[in-house]
Amino acid sequence: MPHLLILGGTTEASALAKIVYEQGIAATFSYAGRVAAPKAQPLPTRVGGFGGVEGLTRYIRDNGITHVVDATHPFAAQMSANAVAACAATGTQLVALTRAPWVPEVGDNWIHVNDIGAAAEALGGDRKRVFLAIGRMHLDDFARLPQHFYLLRLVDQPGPLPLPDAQAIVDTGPFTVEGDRALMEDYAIDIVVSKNAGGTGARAKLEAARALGLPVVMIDRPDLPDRMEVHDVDAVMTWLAHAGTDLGV
Ligand code: 3Y8
Ligand code: NAP
Repeated sequence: MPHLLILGGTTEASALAKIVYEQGIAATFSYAGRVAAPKAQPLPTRVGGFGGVEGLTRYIRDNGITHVVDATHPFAAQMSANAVAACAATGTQLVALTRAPWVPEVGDNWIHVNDIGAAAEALGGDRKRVFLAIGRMHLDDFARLPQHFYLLRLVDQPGPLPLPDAQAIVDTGPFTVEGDRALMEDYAIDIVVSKNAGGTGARAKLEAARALGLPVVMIDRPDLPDRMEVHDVDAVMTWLAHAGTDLGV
């Protein structure tokens, strides 16, 4: 009996869950449990880590998982690496649903950096007003640059922040260009820091920055192990139909 595991946490994962549910395919949706109230899914949903590669391997075997779709965020590199290892260990079909990286357009002023630490370096020493739109997990990388003002956009209300001069906005999007432009003007932002997430859920701030002529420190994605990748939900459904098991699709 086929059973799909969707590793979620992105706009595309939610879109896939809807189609899978509508087609009556047996599937489980999985969140890391990173935020207080993740988006409700139409599929049975589990929340929390699996316990590394061995935990995911055990989960696949104990739950009769026949196919895994890694639809996690491009910066969720550990989960993606674990999925490759656990699917190899169990002979389970794996595909990644990922979105192409953003590329700069005419009028963009991007400073490309390799990782979050390099993004902090790129801010330089003289005080700036920074829209730090990379979430909550990596704020410590900026604690050594307390001279800047930081506008933070977070999914949940944070506890004490490691940044002395910061304002947190709690919002999970979807974000709009108008909304992000007004936010940046209201806080007199000089520079934006962004992960190269790709997709549509987080790109409004880039268009707002272009409109305001602001530089963007763009953090390139972490390297991921080789695995089959597709870039849209239809391609996942085609893969499911041909991935060695009749899933009734
Ligand atoms: C827990 C659960 C959907 C999915 C929505 C996408 C879009 C909105 C944009 C900005 C950038 C950021 C952040 C962001 C976006 C979507 C997508 C995306 C960026 C949720 C969700 C979970 C998370 C985890 C959370 C991280 C944080 C990152 C905020 C759900 C809402 C900055 C990434 O507080 C924390 O600990 C938050 C942690 C990982 C990055 C970080 O380092 O803090 N996402 N985000 C998932 C889980 O528990 O498994 O889906 O409701 C999902 C979404 N976040 O269906 O509509 O598809 O990317 N999420 C980034 O891209 O830079 C905000 O503010 O401009
Ligand atoms: P990560 O660093 O790659 O993963 C760290 C650990 O979290 C994993 O080893 C795994 O724990 C657990 N985990 C991650 N995603 C999971 C999932 N979908 N289901 C079950 N366990 C999961 O991941 P992350 O960057 O913290 O991202 C966590 C979640 O937020 C993911 O769902 C991701 O799609 C979403 N998200 C992340 C970002 C981002 O910027 N990183 C942005 C938007 C959404 P075990 O080893 O114990 O199994």
